Amino acid sequence: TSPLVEQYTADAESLSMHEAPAWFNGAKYGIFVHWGVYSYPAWAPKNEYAEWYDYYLHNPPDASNPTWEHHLQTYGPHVVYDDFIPKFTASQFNASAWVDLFDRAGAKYFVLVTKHHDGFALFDTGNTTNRNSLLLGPKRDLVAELLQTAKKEKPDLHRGTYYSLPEWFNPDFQKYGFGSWPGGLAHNAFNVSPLIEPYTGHVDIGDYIQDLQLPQMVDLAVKYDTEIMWCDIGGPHNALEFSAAFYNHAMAQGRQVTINDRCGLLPDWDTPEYATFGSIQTQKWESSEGMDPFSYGLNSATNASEYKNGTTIIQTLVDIVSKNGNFLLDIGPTAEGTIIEPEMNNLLDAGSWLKYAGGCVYDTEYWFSGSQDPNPEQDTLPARFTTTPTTFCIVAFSQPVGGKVTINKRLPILDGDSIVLLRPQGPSAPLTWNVDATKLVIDVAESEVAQVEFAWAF
Ligand code: FUL
Repeated sequence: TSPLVEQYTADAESLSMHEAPAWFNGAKYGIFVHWGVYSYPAWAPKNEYAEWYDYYLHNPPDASNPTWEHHLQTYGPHVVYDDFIPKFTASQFNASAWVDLFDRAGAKYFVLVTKHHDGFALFDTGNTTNRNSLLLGPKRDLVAELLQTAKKEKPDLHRGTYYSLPEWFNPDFQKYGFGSWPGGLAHNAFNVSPLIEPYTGHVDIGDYIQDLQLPQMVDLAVKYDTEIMWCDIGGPHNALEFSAAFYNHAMAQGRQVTINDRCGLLPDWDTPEYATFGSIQTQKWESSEGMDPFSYGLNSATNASEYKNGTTIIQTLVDIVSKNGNFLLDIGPTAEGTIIEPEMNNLLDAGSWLKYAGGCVYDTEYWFSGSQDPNPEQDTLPARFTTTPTTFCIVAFSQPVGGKVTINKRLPILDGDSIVLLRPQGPSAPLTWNVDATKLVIDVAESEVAQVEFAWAF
């Protein structure tokens, strides 16, 4: 927050003074949670998002639609998406266990999906709609449970909320005719016409933006005290009013909050999806991706071995951090609210590395050079670089062999500096090394490097 600002006003000039807070840059690693009615059918063909089940059920409207085929075989032709609402029970959901896992995973923040494009909210939507988890399904305020538990039990874990600005099948949203985005499609159950699917819980409110979207977002900011508003999709919005309310509420409490680039306004940071940047970006960014290779929501068609493992998580994180990004890694809990084993185990694996090598990740800055990219012809092993005011980190992505690490770059290492390897049992004794204008060579015994997994942080 700029010290020049005492109060934000709902105009672009005032709001453009806002930028990503230092805590967000320092946090580096967050857990994204896609959890909702779609967690019950939990299915998509490869390359599609399982949280889009309701959409793919209707599109494309022909018999070769794999989601429709799967749906017919599993549930028959008369089950519509909203019939899954009572199946989304959250019966095993334990907010303490979740925040404990996030913490042990080494994450410094989380972002919970509070309402996806299916319009089903996991929080109290007041009089804007009854399509929420307090009145339907679990009959619990899931957002309040998670955010309040985090605040109480893990005060250092930052709390975020994903919020879809549009709702595919909300008749009030459809009045806005939002371009070619799927929101314009009819919600007739495919192939079972004339069955018209209900939009369960819908309330006649008037204007979608002013009477539903804006008040819901302001509630997440003010009543639920979110610190990250992770908007999705953009489209029709009143983000000027929202952002001013969000920033002023936080400022009055002496906190700093942040919004992404999908709210429709000048962003604090960009959000590449299932993608990262190949080079340093001076604008802060955050890459999100499921542990599942193709999906944010749980997909029961994915095999346990396909989830991102410790090596992938750590190397992706370090690569992103070395280019000024954060990594928002997504899990897809079950309809009961459990986190499946491969996701849990792999998160904990990565967390064990961050416990001893996190000093090369959290609260670091990217190094200025463009040389963060892998250069297999030059380097004996691919590596990334991060810095703090007192430390320069080299994180190698393959296990050094032959007792030596050679980095063929001019590195900021000076006489008198000490180089250590970060290991589970604590940093190694100072290693011997040699630097000249073109390279650094570190001597490190194979028995030392064999104690480390995933990535070797010097
Ligand atoms: C996208 C959504 O359509 C996906 O389902 C997912 O939520 C991703 C993070 O954002 O735009």
